[in-house]
Amino acid sequence: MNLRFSIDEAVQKLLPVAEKDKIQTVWDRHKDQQPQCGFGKMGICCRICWKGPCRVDPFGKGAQRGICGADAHTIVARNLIRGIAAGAAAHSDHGRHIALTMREVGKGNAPAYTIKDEEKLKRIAQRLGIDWEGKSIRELTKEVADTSLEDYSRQDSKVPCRWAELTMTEERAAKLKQWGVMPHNIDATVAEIMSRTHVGCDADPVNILLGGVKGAVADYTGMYISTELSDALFGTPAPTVTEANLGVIKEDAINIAVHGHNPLLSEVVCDAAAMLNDLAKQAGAPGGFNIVGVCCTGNEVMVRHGVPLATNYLSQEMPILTGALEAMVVDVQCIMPSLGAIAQCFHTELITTMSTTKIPGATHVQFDKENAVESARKILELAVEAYQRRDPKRVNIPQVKEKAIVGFSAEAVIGALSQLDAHDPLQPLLDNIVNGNIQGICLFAGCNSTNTLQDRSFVELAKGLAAHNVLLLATGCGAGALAKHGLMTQEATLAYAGDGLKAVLTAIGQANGLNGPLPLVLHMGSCVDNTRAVSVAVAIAQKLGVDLDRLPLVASAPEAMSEKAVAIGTWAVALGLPTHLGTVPQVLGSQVVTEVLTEKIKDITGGYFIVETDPEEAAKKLFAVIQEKRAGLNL
Ligand code: MSK
Repeated sequence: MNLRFSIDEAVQKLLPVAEKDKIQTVWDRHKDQQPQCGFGKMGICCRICWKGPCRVDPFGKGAQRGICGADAHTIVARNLIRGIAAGAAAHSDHGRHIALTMREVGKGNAPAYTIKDEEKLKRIAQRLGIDWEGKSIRELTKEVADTSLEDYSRQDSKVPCRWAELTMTEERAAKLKQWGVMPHNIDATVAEIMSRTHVGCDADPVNILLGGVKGAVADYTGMYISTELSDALFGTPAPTVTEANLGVIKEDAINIAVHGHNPLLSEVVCDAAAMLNDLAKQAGAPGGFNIVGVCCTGNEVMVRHGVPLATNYLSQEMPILTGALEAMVVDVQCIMPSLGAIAQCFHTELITTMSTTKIPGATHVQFDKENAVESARKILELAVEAYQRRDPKRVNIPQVKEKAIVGFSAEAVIGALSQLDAHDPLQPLLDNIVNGNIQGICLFAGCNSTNTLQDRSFVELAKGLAAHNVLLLATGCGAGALAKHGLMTQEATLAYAGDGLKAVLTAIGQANGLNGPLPLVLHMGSCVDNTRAVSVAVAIAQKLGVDLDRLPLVASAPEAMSEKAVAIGTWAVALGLPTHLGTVPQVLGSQVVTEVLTEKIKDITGGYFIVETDPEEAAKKLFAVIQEKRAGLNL
């Protein structure tokens, strides 16, 4: 029965526990919401002013305009780009936190942090045009942070955000400027969207959408800052072997899940848990502290330190249902408010840490960069106390987990390739794209949604494309799905990759002493780390001397759900990537908006959205696009 909700075996094992204990899960609440509002689904409900809400009749019989006169196209476009603004705000606020922390590191005011990857810091400085010769690491740290923060504060609208302009092909940056969608200031761009969509402002749907594209490029800028500065602070991911799914929770340990997005706290929690492990043992847990990840904070610590991933977005309630989770520590984004109520049904402490993300039923331990270590220690102490309340009769840990080889930053990918050609690492990749061993590249990104069967589309699409020799990259909860289902293993490569792809992954794996191939899907990190895939793509494009839209490169978000996913998908399209959505976007109430996003924008950016809910069909469509791109390059 539970197969209707998720293909994850661990979830299927725990849902009956929830049912027996009368604990509502995300799937129960989804059912309670049926039928969902058709106007909302189509994007034609406007709640922007208090004359409303207004809605447009999609069948053409009732009202065709809101009280102010806005038609369906204006309403849909406004709703869509407000979502992009929220996504950009979330990602770039994450980037701002990292940059501000880095600035304090540079000033010597954040003793919990250091620069763990000095070489990366220098590479960032070089990219930003900062001369690093003769400067101390502290000086350089501050300068890199200050320069990055200028992308949030610049007032000269003629000067583009550095992190946008300098990370894409010159041709693409020039095009974005020409279309008027290159942001000069992330915050100003988010504000501009809110302002232009205020009642009585921009009513032209195409002009509104262009504002949204600019917002999406601002989102990209904030994401790039988040990823790159986090690498300098916490280390650049390198391949590591770990595990994924609820079986990583240990009965004999004090289990702490880190959940959300921002690694600033989780990094310190991991360090503190290792340092204070005796605290757990003294409390009677022979396994010590066991840190596990959920969602993208989970991905951050997974790709950097091999911390196992307990689960991804949609099943975030499940770790608590195991009855063996002492604490769930959350930072920001994608945290279900339901966790507070569910934690109260068990001994679990739900711990919020950010002043902007508090949840009824949670204990709040304020986290600031200045008190990071004390906060981490307090969290461990709360987990120890919770452990004393654990009821062994309610412990029910599904013994379901898969091995996962993760940690494929752009540097790690180039590093692995350099074992084949030290002087020109990209050449073997290009040779294999040219000779067809690798037909193209697909980046899996995005969330889970109750509108689909959890994880199914990721798994089926990945297998379908791998069989056609498409190289697979993944981030975010998509990566979580693929890790949980065993597709980040060498065994998966041997089982599912087409002959060409298998040969290439085996050659790289052997050259790197792996005694076998690279995993079938390369885990690049959390959702902000989609920029890692862009940096590989940009390197390929630059080497070939073409722009990104000419490459046999596609993106797929089979369970897109969050406003951040809307922003990411839109910048992917702006960069020239055909981008698949496996859930139906809330835009169908406007033919103009739908046509722009799925067809007309192709003539401008080269990218466009492909909406296909059937994973088998989606695999066919994406492969056809890859073939079209190959033909365009005479391959
Ligand atoms: S956590 S935005 S559900 S990827 Fe990044 Fe997952 Fe999507 Fe949240």
